[in-house]
Amino acid sequence: MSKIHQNSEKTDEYLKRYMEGVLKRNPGEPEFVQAVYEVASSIFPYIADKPIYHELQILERMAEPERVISFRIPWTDDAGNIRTNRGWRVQFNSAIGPYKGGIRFHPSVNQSILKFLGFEQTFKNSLTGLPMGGGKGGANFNPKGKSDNEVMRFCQSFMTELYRHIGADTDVPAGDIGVGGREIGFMFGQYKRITNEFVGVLTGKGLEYGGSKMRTEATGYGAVFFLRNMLMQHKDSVEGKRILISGSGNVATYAAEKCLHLGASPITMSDSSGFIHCREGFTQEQVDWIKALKGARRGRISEVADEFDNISFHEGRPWGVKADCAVPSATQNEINGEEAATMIKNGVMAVAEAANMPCEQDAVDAFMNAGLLFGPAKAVNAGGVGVSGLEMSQNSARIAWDEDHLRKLLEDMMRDIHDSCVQYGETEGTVNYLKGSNIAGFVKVADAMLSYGHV
Ligand code: NDP
Ligand code: 2IT
Repeated sequence: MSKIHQNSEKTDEYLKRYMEGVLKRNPGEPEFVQAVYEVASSIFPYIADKPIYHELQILERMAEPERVISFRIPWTDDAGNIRTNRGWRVQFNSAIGPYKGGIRFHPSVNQSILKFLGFEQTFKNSLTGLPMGGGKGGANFNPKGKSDNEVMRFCQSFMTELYRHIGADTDVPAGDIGVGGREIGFMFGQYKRITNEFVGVLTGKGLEYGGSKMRTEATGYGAVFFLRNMLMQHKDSVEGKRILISGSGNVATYAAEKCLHLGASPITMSDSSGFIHCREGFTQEQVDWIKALKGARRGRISEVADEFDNISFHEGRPWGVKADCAVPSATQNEINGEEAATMIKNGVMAVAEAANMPCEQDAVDAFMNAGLLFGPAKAVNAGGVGVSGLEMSQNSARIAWDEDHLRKLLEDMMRDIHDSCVQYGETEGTVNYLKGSNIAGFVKVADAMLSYGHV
């Protein structure tokens, strides 16, 4: 048996034993275990000849959050009923900077989902090159159908507990699903009121009170920059490509807009009730209409098809529509193995994960085996937290950079992240972005942890 073969068998055995331990320690947390596997399967081969990481149990420590805080959120609805939700902040890893990551309000939120998101965030934040650790928070609160006043009371109650755990140099939350400008405003107002401090403790703030230009656009724009960079690396271009997008929130709408800027055609969008399809691609006017519908009006995606004759509404997910590329931008596990097989059969050549972990493991395997360009979330959607990091810098210096400067910083950051993936993931004339992003994200965090000793 060759030495290389023996080594890879040993690595597989280590990975298997490691994952058995992760599974045992995290019962009932499938999303978290899935996220750890995705990273560990790249890292074990990389550290096979680097015993220091094994000896110092770096991967074991990385898969354990530094702290998980869970708390009660009582609030009163408009009818005067007292309601109770559960909130969390998962402070995952502070090796390279204060915990940083979004807050999600969605009825599906639980500890497993927030641990997967906090774990992923640690590597993503490392990839940005900025000094940010990983964290995530949220609540099992359903904002759908709630009045502005109900959302305000909920956000205030959430912050009344959260404020004691966060801080501009400790932990800096931001938005995620169900948390946008409105919610950040309510939470920042409550933080400021309780602490009597005006500091950059949240990002994604309004421009009037310390927010950064380009933060709203950053995740969607950054994702399409990354897709363009992957195609350019492989002697192709995004121009003229038909793009499947899922979701119709912050990330999806700005991804669609950047597709238009770069000459590509976004042909689908979705929400939890179904998807819309426009054969010739949405126009900017239609994208603006969707932003207003899903933003301020908080409507349903089917209303777009009532408004525009060339757009149709369908139940289910958009992955059966023929296209060249896909930018899933809604939620985790929204593409399964069967849907991935259909996409491959339909000729999809590149998938850029703008949502966090939108592909089930079977789908990832199918894309990788088919040799598609597969951009993993921690690289593709890092522009959002990247500009959040720049918001922190501006807040600390008490300055505000202009839009052109921030657009350039975002574009440069996405290029640098792409280059890091190439550095660690290039093999035989192509790039394994999954491996590249995992290793590039891992190295900095792991080496910082090594410096600290056994903590
Ligand atoms: P929004 O709340 O603005 O939009 C979410 C969109 O996804 C909505 O269209 C929503 O539909 C849909 N959606 C949410 N949950 C589900 C579900 N279970 N099934 C089907 N559709 C669903 O969130 P964002 O755009 O901010 O976030 C989208 C994704 O991008 C998430 O994975 C998030 O973690 C990730 N992300 C966000 C960043 C940011 O800066 N905002 C940064 C990096 C990643 P409906 O209206 O029906 O609920
Ligand atoms: O998943 C993510 O990267 C976010 N929701 C953004 C986090 C942030 O701190 O801007």
